[in-house]
Order: sequence, then C-alpha cells, then structure tokens
Amino acid sequence: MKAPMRVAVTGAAGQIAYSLLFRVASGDMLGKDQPVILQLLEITPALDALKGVVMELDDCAFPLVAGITMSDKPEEAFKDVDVALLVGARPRGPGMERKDLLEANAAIFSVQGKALNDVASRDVKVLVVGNPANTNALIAQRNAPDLNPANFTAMTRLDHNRALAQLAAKTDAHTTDVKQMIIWGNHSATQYPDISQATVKGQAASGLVARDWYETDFIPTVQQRGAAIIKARGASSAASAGSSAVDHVRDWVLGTPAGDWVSMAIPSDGSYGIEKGLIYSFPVTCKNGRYEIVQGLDIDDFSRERMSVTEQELREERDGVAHLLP
Ligand code: NAX
Repeated sequence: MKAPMRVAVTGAAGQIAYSLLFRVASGDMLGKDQPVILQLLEITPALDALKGVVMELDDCAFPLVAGITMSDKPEEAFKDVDVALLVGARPRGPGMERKDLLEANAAIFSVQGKALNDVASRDVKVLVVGNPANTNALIAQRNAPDLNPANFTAMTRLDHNRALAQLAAKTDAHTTDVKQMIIWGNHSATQYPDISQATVKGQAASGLVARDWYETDFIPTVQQRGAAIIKARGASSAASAGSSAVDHVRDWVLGTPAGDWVSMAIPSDGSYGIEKGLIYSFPVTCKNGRYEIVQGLDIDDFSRERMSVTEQELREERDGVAHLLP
C-alpha cells in the first residue's frame, strides 16, 4: 500500500466541496491505489456544517481515506499537505464592487499563501478554484516565497470541459473525440476559448463548423456558461466545478494523455508574448508531476486580439491588489 497523500480542501462545507470531497475520497483524483488524508479548512461559523459533511464522508466507508481533519486555522489545515485545493472564497455581496471583492479575497489568499509557505510539503501542488481564481492564485504565490512559484495554479479546466462539450454537441461527436482545445487567459467572461488547433475525430474543427457559429455562438456560450447555470439552477456550478478540479489535479499529478493537452492557468513564463508572472491559462501537457506549455502554435490576428483582452484584464486585477502584494 502506498503512503497516504495529504490533501487540503478549503471552503470544505461549501457546495463545490460537497461533490469534490467525495470524488477525491473515492480515488478519482490521485488514483484508485492512493490513500488520502483529507485536511479540511472552513471559517469558524461553518465548522458545525463541516462536521455534518465529515459524518457523511465517514458513512461512505471509503477504503482510500486514511484520515480526516477539520480546522479553522490555515496553519493546521495545510500542515505537510501534498495538494491544496483552495475552493473557499468571499462571494460578492450586495453592493460590493469588483475592487472590494478583489481586496476581500486578497486578504484571505495572502493569509493562506503564508500558511502554505510555512507548513505545507515543499512540493505542494496548489489549485485555486475560489474567484477571482487567477488573481487569488497570484496573491497566494507571492506570499509563499519559499515554495516553487510554478506550483501555484488556477482552474480553467471547467471552461475547457465546457468548450469540449459545446463543440462535441455541435459536431455530433463525443467529448472524447475532441482534442487540443484551448482556453487562454482569465477564468472570467474575457477568457478566450480557441478551437483553431482543435480536432474532432482527427479532422480540423475549424473545417467542421461555420466561422459565424464559432464567433457568435460558441465563444460567448463558453464565456457565459457560469451565468447560464446560475439562471437555470438558481445556484452556481458546483458538481461540474468539483469534477473539473479533480481533472486538473489528476492530469497534473498523473499526466496528460498522449496526443492531447489540457488548459491550466499557470504563471506565465512569457510564452506567446503574455506578460511574465501573470497567472494565465495556457495549453499544457503534464508528465511526472510537471506541466509544460505547448509551444509553437500559430496565433492569428483574431486570436491575438482576444488573448490580449484577457491578459489586460489580468493586469488590471493584479494592479488593483498591488498595494497588498509583498
Ligand atoms: P459556497 O459559498 O457554497 O462555499 C464556499 C465556502 O467557503 C463556504 O462554506 C465558506 O464558509 C468558505 N470560506 C469562505 N472564506 C473562507 C476562508 N477564508 N477559509 C476557508 N473557507 C472559507 O461556494 P461554492 O459554490 O463552493 O464556490 C466556491 C468558489 O468557487 C467561489 O469563489 C466561486 O466563485 C468559485 N468558482 C470557481 C469556478 C472556476 O471554474 N474556477 C467555477 C465554479 C465557482 O463559481
């Protein structure tokens, strides 16, 4: 039996965690032979609700669960963790401006970044789900100077999976027939879902769908999917977000399939002219627990313009919290 891996989940009594935790506990994220210790973080008023979630996890009698802890202190919850899923965040309240939201979350993610820096495994892999995810990841990373900056990532896998589903439906194919999808940039409505490299059953996607559908239907549908779910369900995406977090970490740890790639928001190294240091979504392949940006793709004017718009939004978010960055 392998030694257990420690997985921290923040916002553990929230709605995303309510599906995510059970998938992690059943081995979907780290493998069916990999025991896990779950280290759950919540704010103090939510600890009672968290107890209820832990009772349900206990009641599943998952063979791979080697322990569960609960805490309202990041230094306890992040102790020795190998994977940190930062899901909890401050939601936008009534009358709250975008700037207020950025600042409220900057406070949370700077505390959590410091705690990771102090107590997590030196190889901890961090995935930020809580919004604004890219900028929250940047704040956590900047507050963790002793950890590898490359190990701070944010989630655009849900956007990637949404794009696969839309293109598969349009071309009467299965999502597994679609390869080489890309989400560029921010996890927000400025993201750029790009099918210029995508194939469906080996054929170029751009030859299978009308350009007009791509520009006026596909792109806005993927960009606005979160809002459409809220309108239909009366609550934001939860199980799909949890499932995409499982996909993100599984592929990062266990590798991406040959001949395909995934989208991850990672610190830019300047590839494709994107400002170095921004947490920007790129196409990546993963092997041996490391990701690499797919290089050498042709970027036409249409793509370049959209990649720049979402890059500019990330610059503005960063500048909005600059006074809080160390
Ligand atoms: P919920 O409001 O159901 O749960 C959030 C939980 O986080 C709450 O239980 C709250 O008590 C806890 N929390 C707040 N501050 C905390 C802190 N400092 N430490 C620990 N826990 C804390 O939200 P949920 O629907 O689960 O969504 C969580 C986050 O994911 C939100 O920020 C949401 O916007 C974001 N999303 C990100 C997505 C992505 O693709 N990156 C998609 C889905 C989702 O919208």
